[in-house]
Parts: sequence; C-alpha cells; structure tokens
Amino acid sequence: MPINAHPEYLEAERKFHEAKTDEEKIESLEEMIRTVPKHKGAESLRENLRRRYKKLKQEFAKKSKKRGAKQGIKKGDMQAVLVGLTNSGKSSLLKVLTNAQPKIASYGFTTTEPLIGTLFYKGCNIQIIDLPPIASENFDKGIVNNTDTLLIVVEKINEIGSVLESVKNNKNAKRIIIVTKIDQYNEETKRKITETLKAKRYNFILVSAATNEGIEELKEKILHSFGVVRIFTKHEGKNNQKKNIPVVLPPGATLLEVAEKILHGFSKKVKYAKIWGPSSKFPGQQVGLKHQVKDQDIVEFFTE
Ligand SMILES: Nc1nc2c(ncn2[C@@H]2O[C@H](COP(=O)(O)OP(=O)(O)OP(=O)(O)O)[C@@H](O)[C@H]2O)c(=O)[nH]1
Ligand SMILES: [Mg+2]
Repeated sequence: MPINAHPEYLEAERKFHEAKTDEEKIESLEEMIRTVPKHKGAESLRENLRRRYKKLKQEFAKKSKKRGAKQGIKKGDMQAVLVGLTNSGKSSLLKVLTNAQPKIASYGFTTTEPLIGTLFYKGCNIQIIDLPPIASENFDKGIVNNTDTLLIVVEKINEIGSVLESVKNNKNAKRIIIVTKIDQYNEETKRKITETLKAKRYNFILVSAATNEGIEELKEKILHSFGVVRIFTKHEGKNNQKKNIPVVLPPGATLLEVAEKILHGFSKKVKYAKIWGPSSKFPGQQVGLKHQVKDQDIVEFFTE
C-alpha cells in the first residue's frame, strides 16, 4: 500500500467491509478517518473518505426519517398490541380480528414493522397493532410501553414467561394471554393447557386463526379489557330491545356524559331519562342525569 497506512487504519477498513448495518459502517468509517495517514501522499484518500462519510450519513438520515414516519402511529382511544416470538401467529390474528392484510409466512421474522388494523366490535373501533417479533431489531418498545392492552401471543405455554418479561416495563396495560394454533391440539391437550393457565390465574384464551375457534370470545375479552361501558339509545317508536350503535364511555360514567356525547352541547335541555338494563331497578325506570350507567344500558332522554 503506497500510502503506508497504520495497522489501526487497516483494521478499521476491514471492519468497514464487514459491516452489516449502517451504524456499523458509519462507526468504522469514522475510525478510518481518525487513523488515516496525515501525510500529503494520502490527501486524495482522506478526501475520498470524507465524501463517503457524508453520503452515508445523508442516506442514513433519510432512512431513519422514513422509519420514523411509519412508526408514527397515532394511538386510538382503545388500543391493543400483539406481542410474541416469531412465528407464534400474531399476524394471522391481526388478519382474523381486523380489516388489515398482513403478510403471513412460515419462515421467521416475517413482520418487519408495526401494522395497524381496526377491530369493529359492538359499535366500537378498537385499534390493534401487529408488531415485529420480540427478538427483531424493529420490536417497538415505545408502542408496547404506551398501550392499553397487551395481547401476549404464544403457540406453546412455555413461551409465556419470556414474552411477559419483554413487556414488563408497561405496568398499567391489561394482559391477555392468547394460546393460538389450538387446531393442532386434541381436546385432552387443550384441557391440560386450560388447567395450567387457570392455576396461574392468567387472563387467557385458547384460539385458532385457522378455524376461528375462540375468536369471538377473544374480541369480547379485548373490549372488556378497556373497562368501557356501552350505552345504547332507545329507538324512537320501536321496542327497546332493538339496539343501535352504542356510545362508549369510561367506567363510572353518568347519564350526563352520555347525553353530552349524543346531544353535543344540548344536554342542558334534558330534564330526565328513562333507563333499561343493568343499572335500572326495573325496565323504564325514570332517573336524573347524575345516574351512573352500566355496560349495556339502554337509555331514552326527555326534554320536558
Ligand atoms: N395451524 C395453524 N397455523 C397457524 C395459525 N396461525 C398462524 N399459523 C401459521 O403459523 C405461521 C406463522 O404465522 P404468522 O401469523 O406469520 O406469525 P407471526 O407471529 O406474525 O410471525 P412474525 O411476523 O415472524 O413474528 C404461518 O405459517 C401461519 O400459517 C393457526 O391458528 N393454526
Ligand atoms: Mg407477523
């Protein structure tokens, strides 16, 4: 080598050629710039290194920006996140639960970035996010730490411990253990799994994305995890069992909040209400706006 490079430089150069990630490339290029010979004969080499460094940095910045934009998921009112090892069946669940069309494959690390789907259930829009597997470099801790409900997806129950470990920083989210692909098991095996998980007092469910077994129950569990109450309004002139799309409110909500949500600022005109369902003493009970509602109540408002 005519420029008489130091061993440090040659070592950095070797690292650069072996680098797999952009970060590694940038790091070793910085090391090359630091250790490159300073004499005049190496001037063009120095210039060349600086140019490559600048270009690499620019490309890297562009890529991170793109990644950032994709990860900029706006959190919905009710959000649940699928977490698990690779191949556990997360994307298949996203597909049967929501309108999303994820890529599903039997090889590992199929999902490479978070994907959102919406579960429309009992009048609610629930945001469900499919994440790359835990071991992936794109596993998004930010999403995991800020979500309301963690859907712990496993194919075998011995995976549960490590998945729970990887989400332990989120202390507030509800956790639902989902044992999936149960179409592979016979009744006896399913019974054993159920008993083991019951003994551990997990909130769990056995499902199959292939046969849809347990999927409706899972939807109910997910909705239930948000602790919401759903209030239906009575259809004009129809019998009160006929339900429409409910308003969804946090637990402990009163009729005043229901009225605000339905009547948008006109709730002051409401004098009283009649109520049917879990919070009423009898069907059609007349109550005031301070009345605390319960999930599945049906209400009718009166202005005079
Ligand atoms: N028999 C059966 N196979 C399933 C079921 N769900 C998923 N699979 C299969 O399991 C493999 C992995 O499914 P994915 O949904 O892609 O798994 P994933 O957890 O999203 O995988 P990564 O994206 O790599 O983390 C695929 O071959 C699926 O067809 C199921 O309920 N029953
Ligand atoms: Mg996937």
